Amino acid sequence: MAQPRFLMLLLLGVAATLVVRPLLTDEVGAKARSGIVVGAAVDWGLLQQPGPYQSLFLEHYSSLTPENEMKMDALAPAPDRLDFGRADDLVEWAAAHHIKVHGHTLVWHRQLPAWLEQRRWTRPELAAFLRRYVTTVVRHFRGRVGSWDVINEPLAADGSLRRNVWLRVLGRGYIADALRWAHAADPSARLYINEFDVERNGPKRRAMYRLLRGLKRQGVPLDGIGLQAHLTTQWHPGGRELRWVMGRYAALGLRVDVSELDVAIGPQAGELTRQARIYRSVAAACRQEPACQRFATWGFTDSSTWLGSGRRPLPFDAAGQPKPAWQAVRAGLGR
Ligand code: 9MR
Repeated sequence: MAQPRFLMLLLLGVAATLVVRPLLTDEVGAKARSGIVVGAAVDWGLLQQPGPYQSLFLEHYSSLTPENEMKMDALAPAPDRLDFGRADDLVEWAAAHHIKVHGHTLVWHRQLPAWLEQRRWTRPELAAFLRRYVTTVVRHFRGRVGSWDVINEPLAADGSLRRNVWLRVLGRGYIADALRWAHAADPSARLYINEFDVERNGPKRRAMYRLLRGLKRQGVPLDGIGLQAHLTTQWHPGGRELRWVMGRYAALGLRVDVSELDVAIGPQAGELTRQARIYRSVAAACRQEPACQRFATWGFTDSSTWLGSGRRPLPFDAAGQPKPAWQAVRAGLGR
């Protein structure tokens, strides 16, 4: 009598594996897909006015990155004064429309206030300024800005640390220090290092990996890497390469978000199709990598892009119509 019972259990086991496992896998897949937040950098001057730019954004996006309003030149107009006016308006608007805000950016070498660049700093002075700045800004937006690009573009093209004012005066410890100060100011904010040209394999990718690994080993509060992904139809990672690169960073226990994607095109025929293919492969890589939780482009319509509208790098055309790239994003993300 033991044998039929055993057979029955075996059959039940097999059936359970066949039926339940795919269900679970599907559920996990669906969660990963629906969990991806689709965002874009925005021009606050345009976004705040009711009009086609605003409605296009509200229809399709659930996260924004202020293109310029939270950079140091905007927030620190004078040595002894911070100005949160425009950034506060933006954050308030976002909250009213249920849009998440990704803060950009606390420590960078560009868009620094002129007074800061002109001054000759001693190490203790600059350290005190940066500590106060990071602490005050992150605390000011605590609970309203859920994630921050704490460090932006710390690497040079050859993979060495960029010789910006922070490195020159403070030494390489400025990266860990800024992350620690930001974490102390808002322990629930997710903290990122954001960089370009690290989505392809090469010296800069390897250097970024070593930098992130070193920070994690030291226990520095760091949650993720933002892959800017400023691409062109001539210069872009292949799908397999991108998935591999994302997996390497993810293995460090980090989120791996697409933070500033755009794909510039040239005048040749067929460029919009090539562009769409690249958008699709980046979106698909993000969907397949569970650590990728935010898929953000740098702008969303070709009418407003840092590259100038001739390069037509974004998913909507200058009239706000969806391009093949937008269908590709949806397909890549499984929506
Ligand atoms: O889009 C931003 C543009 O309006 C500014 O003039 C420019 C100044 O440096 O910065 C642009 O945004 C950059 C972002 O802050 C960091 N990654 C590269 C982006 C495009 O240059």
